[in-house]
Amino acid sequence: MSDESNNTPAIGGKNFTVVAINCAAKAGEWIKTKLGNHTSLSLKYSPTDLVTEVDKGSEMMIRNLVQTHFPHHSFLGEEGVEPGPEASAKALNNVRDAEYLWVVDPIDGTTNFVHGFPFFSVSIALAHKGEVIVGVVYDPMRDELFVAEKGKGAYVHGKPMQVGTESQLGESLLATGFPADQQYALPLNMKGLQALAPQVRNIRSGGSAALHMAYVACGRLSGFWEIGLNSWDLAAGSLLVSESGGQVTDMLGSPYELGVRNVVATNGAIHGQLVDELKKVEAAG
Ligand code: 2AM
Ligand code: CA
Repeated sequence: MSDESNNTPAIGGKNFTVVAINCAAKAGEWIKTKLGNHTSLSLKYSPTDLVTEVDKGSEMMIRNLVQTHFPHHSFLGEEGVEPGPEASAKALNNVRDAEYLWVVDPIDGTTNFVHGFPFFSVSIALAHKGEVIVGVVYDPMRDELFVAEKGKGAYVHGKPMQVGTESQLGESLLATGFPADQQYALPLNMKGLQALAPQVRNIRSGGSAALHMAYVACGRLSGFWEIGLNSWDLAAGSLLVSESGGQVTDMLGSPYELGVRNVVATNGAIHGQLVDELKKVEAAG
């Protein structure tokens, strides 16, 4: 890790990945204690876009910890940004050229958290000049920590991860989501669902994009696609998938970068087939 002056940790001398893991583990443990106990629930962009005091508390916990160690780094967290796609894109544009940028979703899968459906995660990425170099996704319900470092591989429970080997859509287990944006993103995703469901082994929709990406990385899913996501849903997971031997692009097949909102992430072997099918039915945005 680089040791330039504005990157020297204020205290402790911990490296980036250790800090990311520490943040995710602390926030995740706290979130778990709040399951079934949240006291405030508000609607953000639409009646399906939820936020609780636990999302905000988790983000504050992570932000404070990051700033303690790296006071000069930039920080982009979901709860610091106004709801809606335009505000998200603008917030990212304001910071994307920062030398070091932490991209954080304090709870990915808030709807699940609110309903007590045990599939949500904390997603923390660190980007260096726009390129993700550390990605951590933590599932507190299963105590599963997925970690990747650029060029050094990806790990779950300390063991190296590898994507699955399925080479045909017919043997693939895919995941997608049902986006909150019902005008634009949801209808496009439904087109893809309609076209792909008869062609694949099956499709799941767990409700946490970051965990779906982690599941592609460790081979539990063959692929994942979704329209209308934000940088904090995808940044950490994108590195998990690429460092596990998979592929992450936008829906047209261009390589992942922080601004990608319409994503396809796969084991690599089915990537072309999945992108082609989505393009064919004009489900690619
Ligand atoms: P969240 O829980 O952090 O909001 C489910 O389809 C995925 O979409 C989840 O990762 C969820 O993340 C995300 N999501 C929910 N509402 C969204 C919105 N309004 N815009 C973009 N992504 C959203
Ligand atoms: Ca969130």
